Amino acid sequence: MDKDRVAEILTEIGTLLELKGENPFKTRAYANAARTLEALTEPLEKLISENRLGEIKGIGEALQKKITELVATGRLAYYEELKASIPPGLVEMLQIPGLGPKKAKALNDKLGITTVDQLETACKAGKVADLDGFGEKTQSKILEGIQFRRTYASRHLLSDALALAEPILEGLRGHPDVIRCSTAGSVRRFKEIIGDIDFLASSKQPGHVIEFFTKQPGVLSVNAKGETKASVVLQGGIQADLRVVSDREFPFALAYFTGSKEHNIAMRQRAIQRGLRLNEYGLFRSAEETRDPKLLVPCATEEDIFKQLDLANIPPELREDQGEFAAAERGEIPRLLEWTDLRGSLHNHSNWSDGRGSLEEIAAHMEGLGCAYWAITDHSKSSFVANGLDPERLRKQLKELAEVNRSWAAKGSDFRLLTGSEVDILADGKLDFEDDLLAELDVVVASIHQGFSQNEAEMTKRLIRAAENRFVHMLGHLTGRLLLEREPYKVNQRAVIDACAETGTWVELNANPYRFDLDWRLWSYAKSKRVKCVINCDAHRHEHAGFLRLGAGIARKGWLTKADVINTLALKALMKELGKKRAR
Ligand code: DGT
Ligand code: CA
Ligand code: CA
Ligand code: ZN
Repeated sequence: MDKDRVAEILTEIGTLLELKGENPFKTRAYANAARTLEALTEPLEKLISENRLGEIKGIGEALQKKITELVATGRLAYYEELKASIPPGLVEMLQIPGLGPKKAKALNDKLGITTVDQLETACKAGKVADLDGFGEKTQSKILEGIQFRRTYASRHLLSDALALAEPILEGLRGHPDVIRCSTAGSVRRFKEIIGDIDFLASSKQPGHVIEFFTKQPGVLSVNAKGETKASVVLQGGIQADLRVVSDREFPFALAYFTGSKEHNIAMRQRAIQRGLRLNEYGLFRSAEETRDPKLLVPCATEEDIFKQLDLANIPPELREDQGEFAAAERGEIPRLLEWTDLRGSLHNHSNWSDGRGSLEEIAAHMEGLGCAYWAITDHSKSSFVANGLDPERLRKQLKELAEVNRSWAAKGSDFRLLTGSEVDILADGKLDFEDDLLAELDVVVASIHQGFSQNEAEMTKRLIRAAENRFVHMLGHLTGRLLLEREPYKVNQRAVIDACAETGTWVELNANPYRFDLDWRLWSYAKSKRVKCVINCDAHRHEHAGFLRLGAGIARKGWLTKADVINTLALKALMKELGKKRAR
């Protein structure tokens, strides 16, 4: 078991103890230990095998024993017993925004509530508002939170779906009876949130493929299993469907099951206008619904189907009936960005604020991945929970960073760390650092991290004011949304984009899969205003470099090309662009 998972379990133990009303010192010890583990630079196994866990500050004997048990056996009896002693509904309640362990415990103690349903009933009856420390406002917030959760219970992050889908797809590809296979549905269209995962395969032995699919590692249960179709539940409760068709049908089935539904309807209309019929089985010369192979217009690929309907090929990401038909008719589907066009990320954190790696480690890792540059934009002082830097620490960081860059140059490498800051936009739109300090930095990202409750007019003005600062290169995660967790704050995004257009400010596409902010639906507007995109990892650890691929997919979904994205530029050209707004 790796240290991140161990840290997760320790955090959960802390929460469970709090739910039981244990003393705060004990509960906090677990949370602190978890944080300590996360920050470790050495592998946990190594520390344990060398008997050095005790050297770590804040990890006493009892905790050492538990961590050792977890790492050695993958389980912890104490944790399992603790979990079994608490109604699962109480733990579930913690996922309601604004409901912490203390409140959950109070609800359990005073009203005997053990499930989310009971909590909802109690809120509706006004019983929760009457409790000490709750009140009307809290009660209605809890109700809202319950509704929010219900709407999203069967929705999942694209990144979670991809992580599950990719190994299964690999497995299918390697199966001797599989001719072609692909994901379909919303996963293939790269929707940020998905309902279920759809797979499609072609084979002469569908039964074998279905059998193989239902036995994949990661399959928790099999909901349905037929001759050519199966439906399973994967880890995290994500449902996955597989359909197996003949290879002749494959392109038609792939187009159909990729959707979207709206896109499919338009496709079928186009077929009808041409005296044809399009369905999941084929494209037929027929005026009525059919699957008669004698009437089939043969197509080997999806591209052939589009061609038969007088359309250029439409990439799956664009199939939302959002203008792709008009563009494909005129042969004007742009050549979309490829993730390999990206050269680095311009918004990232290090262990100077709330990121994990040191400057040296980050540089080595990102250079190793083939990046040309990587900006270090740690938080500014107002983000004190994230250990934001004050001017003094930032200046110190600049020196250390220059040192790291010198060592790369000495090795003859062109790789560069760029200096920077993710500077907080304060409540009035002023920035957390003075202009003269910002002027020393290669890259300035301005973001909002607190004061989310302002109204739309205030929030919009606040962001516009930040864009007006000539040292701000780009606005970070524009709406602050966390998919499936937190609604965006209220802001007139188009007005902010307009201000960016006027001031020469770029807009970030934050590639963290919880954010994907700015949303793909707004990039066409930004592009029409000639506002450039920067696809940023907002990396807090090395693994987050992988977000570049996700961010590029979302940019494709927003119709963006290489020319629309700043961090496709080589270092020299990028430095020139970074200087432009300041020279205005
Ligand atoms: P999801 O799973 O909710 O994230 O969204 P999708 O788009 O993956 O939808 P899903 O899994 O229900 O169906 C996959 C595709 O199958 C869908 O994108 C289009 C096609 N499809 C499903 N039902 C219909 C339908 O009633 N009419 C048409 N035209 N297409 C459909
Ligand atoms: Ca689906
Ligand atoms: Ca489905
Ligand atoms: Zn941020």
